[in-house]
Amino acid sequence: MQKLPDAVRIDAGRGGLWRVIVETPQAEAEIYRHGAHVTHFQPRGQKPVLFMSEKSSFEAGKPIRGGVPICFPWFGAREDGRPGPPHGFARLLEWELTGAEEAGNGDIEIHLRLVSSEATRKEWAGDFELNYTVRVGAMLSLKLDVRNTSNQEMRIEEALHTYLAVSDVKRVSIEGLAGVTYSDRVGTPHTETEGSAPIRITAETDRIYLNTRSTCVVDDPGWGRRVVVEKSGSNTTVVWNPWIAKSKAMPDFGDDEWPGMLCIETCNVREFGVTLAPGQSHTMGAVIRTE
Ligand code: TA6
Repeated sequence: MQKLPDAVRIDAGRGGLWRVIVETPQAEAEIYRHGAHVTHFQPRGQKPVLFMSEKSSFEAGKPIRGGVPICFPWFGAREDGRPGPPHGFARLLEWELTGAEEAGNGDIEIHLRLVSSEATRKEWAGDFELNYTVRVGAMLSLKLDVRNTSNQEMRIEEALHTYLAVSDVKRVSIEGLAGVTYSDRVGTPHTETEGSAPIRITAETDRIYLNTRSTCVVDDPGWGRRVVVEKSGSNTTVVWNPWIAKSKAMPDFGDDEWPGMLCIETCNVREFGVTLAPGQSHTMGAVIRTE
C-alpha cells in the first residue's frame, strides 16, 4: 500500500487494537481494522457526531458498542435457524486496509476490505468481497460494496448501524419517516404506520422502517444542531434507543448512557434484503453531516 497521507496515522487504539486516525483541518475520525469500525467522527469546532459507549469492548471477537458497526450477512438474530452472532460476523473480523488517500477539498478516503474465508464459510456458505470506503471531511461518507464472488445466487442483509451522539434523546425529534410503515420490535413484533409529526423517543424504541429511501434528520435542540443521515442503495431504516431496562441488560453499555445516543441505521433487512447473482455487486451508502 502506498505511503499514508500526512493527515493519516496508524496506532494502537483501545484494547491495543489497530486503529487509523484521520486528522484534517475539517474533522477528525478513527477507524479500527476490527470490523472496519468507524468509532469517532468530529467536525472541527463541534461535538462528536457518533456515540461511543464508555463500557464498550475493544477485543477480538467482540462487537464495539457505538460508532458505526457493519452488520453483514444478516441483521439481528440469524433467521435460518443456524447459530451465529447477532448482526453477523463482519463487525467481529479484522478487515484489510487497502488504501488511504487525499480525495479532494481536503477530504481523506480510507479503504478497507473483507473477503470470505474458511472461517466465514464455516458460519455462512457464501463467497463474497466487501469493500468499504470511509470519506472524512466536513461530512462523514460511508460506502459499503458487497460483491457475490461465488457461482450461486446470494441473499444478504446489511446495515450501517450508526450510533449518533445526542444531547438528550428525550428532547430530539426525527424527520423523514412520516407515513412510513414500520415493524415495531419492542414486545410482540407488530406493524405500524408512522404519523405525520416528527418522531419523538419516549420509551424503548426499536423499529425497522420499510421501503424508505428517505433522508433522516435528527433535530437536537440541546446541542443546537441537526444531524442529517442521507442514504443511497438502502430501502430500510432502523431507529433504536434501548431506554432504561434494555440499557441495564447490556453489559457493554452504561446504565445511564441511553439519553446520549440514538441509532439511525442505513440498511437492507428482512424482505428488503439484497439478492445478488454470481458476480453481481451492490453498494449501500450513508452521508452523515451536521447543520
Ligand atoms: O438495530 C437495533 C438492534 O437490532 C436492537 O434490537 C439491539 O439489539 C441493537 O440492534 C444492538 O444490537 P447488538 O447486537 O449490537 O447488541
